[in-house]
Amino acid sequence: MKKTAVVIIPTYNERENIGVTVERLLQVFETISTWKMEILVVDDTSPDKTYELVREMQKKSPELHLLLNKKKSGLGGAYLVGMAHAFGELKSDLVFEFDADLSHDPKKIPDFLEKIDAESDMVLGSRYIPGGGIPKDWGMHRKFLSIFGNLIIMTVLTRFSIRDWTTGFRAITKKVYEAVHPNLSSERFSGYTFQIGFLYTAVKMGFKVTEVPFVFADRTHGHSKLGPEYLKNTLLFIFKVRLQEIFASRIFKFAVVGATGAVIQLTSLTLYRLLVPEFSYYFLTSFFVATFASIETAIIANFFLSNKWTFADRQLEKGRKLIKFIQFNLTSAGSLLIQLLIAVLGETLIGLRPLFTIPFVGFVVESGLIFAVTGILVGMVWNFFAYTTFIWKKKK
Ligand SMILES: Nc1nc2c(ncn2[C@@H]2O[C@H](COP(=O)(O)OP(=O)(O)OP(=O)(O)O)[C@@H](O)[C@H]2O)c(=O)[nH]1
Ligand SMILES: [Mg+2]
Repeated sequence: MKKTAVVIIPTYNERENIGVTVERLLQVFETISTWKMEILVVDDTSPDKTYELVREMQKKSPELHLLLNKKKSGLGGAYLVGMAHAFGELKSDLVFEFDADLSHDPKKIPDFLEKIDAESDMVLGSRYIPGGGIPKDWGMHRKFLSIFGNLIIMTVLTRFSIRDWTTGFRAITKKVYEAVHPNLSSERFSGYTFQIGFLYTAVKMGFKVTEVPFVFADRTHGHSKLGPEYLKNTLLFIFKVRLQEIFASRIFKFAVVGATGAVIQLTSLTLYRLLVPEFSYYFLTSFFVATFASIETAIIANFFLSNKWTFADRQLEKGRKLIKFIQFNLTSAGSLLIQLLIAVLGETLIGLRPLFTIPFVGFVVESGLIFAVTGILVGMVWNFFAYTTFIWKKKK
């Protein structure tokens, strides 16, 4: 049996465009034999009664469906109900996102299908790969916004394999929809951010996303619904997502636990030394004991926090905790040794002396400070390496 693909067209006041758009799509459908093709218009009860025109066309075209939203739900809202309907009632295997204003070239649809047949999970119509393009007559500022907007998104999200993040011409398989849509909270994805949010989630989940070039055509009728809040919402969204990614990353948690350990060591040292008065006969030995005890306190805290938080996904089994704790102590000793070695090497090879003064602040940077900082950094690299490869090994 042939698989079904539904082209979803969200509309809001597209009376002048919807007729030609549907007609052109139906023409292209005639050339497609391997897929059963249908159209679903999702109209938000447009004041210009776009839906009435669609109902009229439905009389001649049984492959044309209409969903009517009572309220204006934004692009994301319209797509979400459209997809639920297409993959549900219409038993679709694939949906297309398609604009009503003829900006997207329907003749490109077979290229999308070819990619889907070749195992892509999602296909994007891309303006920024060879063969694609934006209208030549766009003003400087619109070209700039579109091109740099995409560059900014790629950079902030650090995902450079996809060139057109904001395109509204897409093919989405059921597999991707089912995995992605439960993660889309309505408040975050109601408007145009839906597009970036959906794509980002799909990419993050590891789906195979490919691109097909197309040249974007300017709308000739009706009005753009793209408002100035789009830019603000997009920027807010990508920075929020990036921050969330950073906070969730192992390196970040490792650094936080490390810093916490340093604070714990210093406070516990102060505490332990209070226990032994300085005039005590045992001062020298107690100083060493206090120092040692504070280091061990920090190590225990660090071990506990790493196991519960940084490596929560690789938590140690009960019976292995003791041996791992001993290994953890050895690792920490290794880190201290590295710091000591760098300090001694620096002192003998370069010597202790002022290196330079920070302008305006007047702070003199001594070589000793550089040795200490280098030692701590190299020690951290060692620790992270040891934690990930020996102590909290990746589970198989
Ligand atoms: N149902 C529904 N459709 C919408 C809504 N907002 C936009 N659309 C439709 O989404 C598609 C894209 O909107 P456009 O205004 O063309 O946005 P754009 O293509 O990014 O901007 P232009 O290049 O200026 O046309 C069109 O088919 C719109 O009618 C909405 O709130 N509800
Ligand atoms: Mg448009």
